Amino acid sequence: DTAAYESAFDATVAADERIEPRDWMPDAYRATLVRQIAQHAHSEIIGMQPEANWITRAPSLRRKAILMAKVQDEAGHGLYLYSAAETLGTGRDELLDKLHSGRQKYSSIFNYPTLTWADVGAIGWLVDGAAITNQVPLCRCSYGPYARAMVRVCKEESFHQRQGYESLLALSNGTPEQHAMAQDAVDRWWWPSLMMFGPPDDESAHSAQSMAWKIKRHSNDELRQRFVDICVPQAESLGLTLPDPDLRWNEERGHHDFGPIDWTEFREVLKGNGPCNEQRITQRRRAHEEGAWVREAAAAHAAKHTGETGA
Ligand code: FAQ
Repeated sequence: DTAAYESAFDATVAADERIEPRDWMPDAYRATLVRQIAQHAHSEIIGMQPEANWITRAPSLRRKAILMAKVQDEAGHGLYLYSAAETLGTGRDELLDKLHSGRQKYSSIFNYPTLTWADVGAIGWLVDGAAITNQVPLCRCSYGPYARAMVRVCKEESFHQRQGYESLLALSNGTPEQHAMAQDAVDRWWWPSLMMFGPPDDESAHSAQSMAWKIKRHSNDELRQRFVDICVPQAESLGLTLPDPDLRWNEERGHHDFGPIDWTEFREVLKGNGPCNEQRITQRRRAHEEGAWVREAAAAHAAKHTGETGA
């Protein structure tokens, strides 16, 4: 009976143990996980585009090899996450369909353009840095497959973050033109990175329930603050300035105060009106269509193999 199942579920969550795919779970818990994991998976896949834009133009073979490996890692993250969503009984086709038809979101951050080589460094430092800040607590998410996927994803994102930092440091210490290019990239990526954490807590529709279920461990604003506090000393050692005149240490709070975020811009990007929304989704649909023959070939091969072994 449902009441017994429900109390077993509640007890598992309360004891900080993991819910596994075959366990009973409330429908709304399942739906929330599918929503968040799908959005996360879509972000990893769409997130390949802005940086892939620079693979052919990387300034050295070393930087090109690093960038290719990084972009490939993001594809891998997307695949672990689609697999995690599949354990909840939702097919990959269905999720991709929802992405392509605009019924599921991906992170707002990937709707901004990568205008110069320094953007690759800024994405590694700030976007991967924000992703790690948000995802380290997800390693303790109550749903086992998602939590376990996050462990590996976070290790790889840490490499990405250092890669970006190192690349920006080289530019910052380079010629005046290179320094200016690094500063310009940070000026453009800082505020959108803060928006990655989602709307402010009092406007976050899902936070309270997701925290009660221990899917989320911290609120959007808590993680955003943590990220700002991490970035300030890093910007200093990079020799770059964060584009916020209100940024200052608040002794009383033990945190940095920062200026107001442009939530109108965030809402516009979510509605599809960001600088690159159209381009990103068009390219994603085209990649999916152009990959149809690979999926068909793989399915035909699998069917033949099943026939041979009788498995
Ligand atoms: N963009 O009630 P909340 C990466 C939506 S990292 C777009 O606060 P929730 C690595 C939200 O879905 C980026 N939509 O929602 C990488 C909801 O809409 P819905 C991906 C956003 O779920 C680096 C509505 O607003 N990381 O890809 C955004 O409790 C470099 C209300 O918001 C993850 O997805 C946004 N920024 O909290 C790859 C992490 N924020 O669904 C390549 C996992 C909110 O009702 C290169 N996700 N929305 O239609 C999470 O932790 C959470 O889902 C939050 C949002 C914190 C993003």
